Amino acid sequence: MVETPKRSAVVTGCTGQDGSLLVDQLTAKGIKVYGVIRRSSRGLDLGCSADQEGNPLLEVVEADLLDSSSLLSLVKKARPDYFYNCAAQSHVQTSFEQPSYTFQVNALGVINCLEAIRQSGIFTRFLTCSTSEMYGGISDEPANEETPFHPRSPYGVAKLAGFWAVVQYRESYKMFASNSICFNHEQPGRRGPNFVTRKITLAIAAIKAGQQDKLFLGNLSARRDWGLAEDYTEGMIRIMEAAHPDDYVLATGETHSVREFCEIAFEYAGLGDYKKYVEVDPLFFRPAEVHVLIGDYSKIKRELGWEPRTKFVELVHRMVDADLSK
Ligand code: F7E
Repeated sequence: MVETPKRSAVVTGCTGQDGSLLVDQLTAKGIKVYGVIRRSSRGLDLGCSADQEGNPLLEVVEADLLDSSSLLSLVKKARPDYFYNCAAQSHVQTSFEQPSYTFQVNALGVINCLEAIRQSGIFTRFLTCSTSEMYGGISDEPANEETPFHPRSPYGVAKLAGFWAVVQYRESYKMFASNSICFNHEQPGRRGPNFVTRKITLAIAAIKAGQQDKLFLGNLSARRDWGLAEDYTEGMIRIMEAAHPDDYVLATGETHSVREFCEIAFEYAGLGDYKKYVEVDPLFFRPAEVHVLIGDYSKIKRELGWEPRTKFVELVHRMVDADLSK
């Protein structure tokens, strides 16, 4: 006999990188997940996770972050113990082209989730995926929860509004509402193809297969603190299980340039010097660049015992391996 799950979670953005990882990790713990998808004229696409098909603990439901009534109905139906908001317009460069849409989804969308929980009167722990883009890279010191914010993209501005909405609902209504301030995090084989890491590893696979000669990139000097996404979604679960709601930085404490990513990835794939393949195209420069990001994760390590298990070089190797093995 199949046991009825004792706990349940709503996961928005369940077809994306983080949402799909959470579906896998939460259902592996016996938690029933309501995976939220937007209605699409192209039908149901469960996205990046192969494990989700036929997962008896996953129920796919339709709702939209911009339609608060759909979220309220969902919360009333699911009565979830946890609500993970992973849905977002997550591409920073796109946010310069679609600032208004980005703001609606990434800021108003968070408020709509919080309001749905508040109006339902159901005790639900809430977490939204916040971001290091809120810091804007104005200092090369590791950023922690006390570091001032200075967003440099419509994406960062919108995420900052969502961040403060979470803090405000926590303080005003005593809700269990937390932010995971995630630095860049990538899942081998699952990261969206237009983020720089995956763009590089997919190009390497195409070059090796003789389908592509060149890779066009933007700013090679930009530095990021890149970690493994599944480490970060585990961190999110810890934040949700904590005794009190709070905001936590998830990072590795290392920073590396896009150029270093290319050097290591091309060498590891056996293609040698990346300069033979990579060309700079101004198309991929942003109106304002976040030059350097590095995170200080000591608060979550101290309070919740979380640490990243995967550092930069291993991450690059795993991303290359995942795309070469396809
Ligand atoms: O760019 C540079 C680009 O698009 C990383 C999202 O998950 O992390 C991500 O945002 C860096 C930037 O990620 C290309 O200028 C060079 O400096 O992979 P990305 P992102 O903008 O850092 C944060 C934490 C989030 O929250 C976001 O949702 O790489 N770069 N050449 C390029 N970037 C792209 N995409 N494409 C290039 O050709």
